[in-house]
Amino acid sequence: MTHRNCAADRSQFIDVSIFTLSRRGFLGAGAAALALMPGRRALGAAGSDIRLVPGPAHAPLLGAGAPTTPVWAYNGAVPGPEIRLRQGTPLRVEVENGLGQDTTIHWHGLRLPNAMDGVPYVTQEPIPPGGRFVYQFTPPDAGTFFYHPHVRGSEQQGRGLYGALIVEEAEPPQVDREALWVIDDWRLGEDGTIDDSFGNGMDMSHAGRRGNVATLNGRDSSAFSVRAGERLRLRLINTANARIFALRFEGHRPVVIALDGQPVAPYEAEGAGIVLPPAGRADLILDMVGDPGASFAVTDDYSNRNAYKFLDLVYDEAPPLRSSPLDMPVALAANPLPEPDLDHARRHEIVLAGGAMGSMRSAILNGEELGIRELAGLGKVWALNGIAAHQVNMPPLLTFERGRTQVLALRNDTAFPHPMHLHGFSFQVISRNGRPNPRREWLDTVLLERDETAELAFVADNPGDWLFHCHILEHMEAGMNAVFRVL
Ligand SMILES: [Cu+2]
Repeated sequence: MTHRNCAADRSQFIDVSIFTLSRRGFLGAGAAALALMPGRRALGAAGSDIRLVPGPAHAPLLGAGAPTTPVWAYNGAVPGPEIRLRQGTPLRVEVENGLGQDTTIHWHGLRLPNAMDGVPYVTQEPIPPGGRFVYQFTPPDAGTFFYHPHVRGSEQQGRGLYGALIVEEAEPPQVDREALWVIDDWRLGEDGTIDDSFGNGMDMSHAGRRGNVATLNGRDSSAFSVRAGERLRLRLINTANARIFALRFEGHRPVVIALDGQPVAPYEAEGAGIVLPPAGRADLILDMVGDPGASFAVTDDYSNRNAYKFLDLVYDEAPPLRSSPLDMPVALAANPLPEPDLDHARRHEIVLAGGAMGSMRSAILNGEELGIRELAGLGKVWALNGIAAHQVNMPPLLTFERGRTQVLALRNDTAFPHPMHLHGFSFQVISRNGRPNPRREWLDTVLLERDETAELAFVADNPGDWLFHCHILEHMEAGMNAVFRVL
């Protein structure tokens, strides 16, 4: 990526394209061996009545033996407590804001009542410091979801506020072990503390805030212990502000069984590996076909130029659990999503524009057309259909008739990829780049590379004001955000 026109930017001293992102990072030998991951986190907040307190904390991001890092965390841990419940079970979460600023919690990917969606000034008033708010809803879909704030997301999520929300199927596929990989990257300064250049113009107008240290479940990613012959269900969640991961499992053939929490017909991941944009999730079945004592790299090569080893799958010396892989079905039962009726759909074109090296010359902000220089001065450099979001009291960009199928035809007219997220709904990806999409996966966050198009279909069955935004959090804050109203 080029860095021209950014000479004055204070983020210049950290050039993530020069730093090799690695567990060893620039902190040298600080990272010690990691404790092995249990299949399920001991921190799990099983049950359905939960209290979450976001506030300052210290996290051992760099592992044992290295200094802890001051972070913001739910209940003192990064990731926050894993919330786990059965499909169809009511969930009640009381939030007490221990931060020195407003916050909310958004339940990413969940279909829920609009008032529980956690968007300040759209679905609720922000929760002030010391304030409380109770979220209550019943997840209709089983799957892998997560929660995070929706106030000053770049900084609040970037400092560590996120956690997994797992809704279990009534009949999950049979595996030997289930593991959760919450993956993130952090931009740390040379002293190991979080670089505080949140919201700088460089990140906002380019690829967002990418870090220089990758973590797995809040620890410097290094090794993941496995046993020969076992079958794993791996739940992956990308909680990074801006980094797109493409994980490739050397010597293994992961089978994708769900994307963004929604089941897919199981398929083997192709050459590109498992691509996870910010907020993306994938459920994998992984048969451990290596020999006892062997080690295999899991590499993130989304950016060929900056590919790095994310971690090693390290086989223990125990004899194989079985001589050949399990021969059991792995397909998940479908969730109760309403099927789009494409013959009677309303179609909406949505153009993504702006950013560095883009062609956008002006956009409407707060009802006023402004040139790109004025917009940049106000920190708004991205737009959807020519409108840069000003975040508070946004009029709806689109209004949908309740119950009717909507088709969103997206076109990325910018020089950067954008993972576009719709609140409150899962949508079916019916075409990509003008060609029908045979897999027709259900997602809540679709990645559009530069110049790409996609058509998304869903039934607008849930009334309220719902956000549609880029999940590169710096892009969202810099204008790539809109409200869709379902009446
Ligand atoms: Cu974006």
